[in-house]
Amino acid sequence: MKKEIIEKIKSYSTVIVHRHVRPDPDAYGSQGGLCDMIQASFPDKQVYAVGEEEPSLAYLRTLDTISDDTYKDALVIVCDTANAERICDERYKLGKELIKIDHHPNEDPYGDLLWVDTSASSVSEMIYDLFKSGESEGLKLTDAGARLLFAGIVGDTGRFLYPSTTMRTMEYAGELLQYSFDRSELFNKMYETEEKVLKLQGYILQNFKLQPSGAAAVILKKELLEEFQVAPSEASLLVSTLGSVKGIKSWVFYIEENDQIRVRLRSKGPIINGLAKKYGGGGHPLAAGASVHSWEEVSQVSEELSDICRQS
Ligand SMILES: [Mn+2]
Repeated sequence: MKKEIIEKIKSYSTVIVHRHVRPDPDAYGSQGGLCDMIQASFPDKQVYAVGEEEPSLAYLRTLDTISDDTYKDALVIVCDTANAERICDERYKLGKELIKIDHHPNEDPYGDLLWVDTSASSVSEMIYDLFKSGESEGLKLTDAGARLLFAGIVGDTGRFLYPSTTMRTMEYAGELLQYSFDRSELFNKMYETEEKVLKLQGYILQNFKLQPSGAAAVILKKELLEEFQVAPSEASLLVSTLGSVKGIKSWVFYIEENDQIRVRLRSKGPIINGLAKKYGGGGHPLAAGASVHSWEEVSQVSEELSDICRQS
């Protein structure tokens, strides 16, 4: 599959790379790292990374603005996006061919060519793998590309903490460190937190409710987020906060956002992506999400999460 993807890239003069909405460092890292690799290896090609800018990730890279015409006869590659509806910038449909590169379960197999590796910690790890597979034939990666891939791996593994971290992850991360970039500066940017977000974290730690089942829930209503002046997307970054609570098995954040309530599920053992799926969402076994539209559904999700914890 890697060979096929490299051959496809070689056969196009324009390559446009997309990623998912509400991006994280792996979305930015894999997208940007892939663009870097293609541009460095094939300087004559037109290579673009598109999507809405996420200000909190601007330290990684900026995105390109292109016209619809650019898609004519272009190869489109989508990184780190399990479902077609989560692809940022709908124009991904306008290209001549579409490639999906992802590490989430392949529940929506969109695209003409698919490379899905659920054993990969991150798509950034997969892009480095792609680079390695063609390195002997001339593929290149710059220091800036290596920095992006390293950031993506660090982001998706929670600094090598999550079980998705494998020997291969460590090996690749180690190899990426041979490139020249400022790792301390990168870590500082990745993990700096605004004061208002830390204050909200304080609220969460004061107010979460741990059930005897080992399930815990946090409800962040619109008014509360306004009081703390924290955007729902910023509040989502605090979901891992409860992971170190003694006795906790799984937990859920309900974050009210306009006309919907985002459900963010995390677990230290019980499988919770089935629950997310039941409510129209999805994700990994230990990290998943969905959206609901009423506080009754919120109570239902909490009850079902408690059931799952009791049964495990
Ligand atoms: Mn990812």
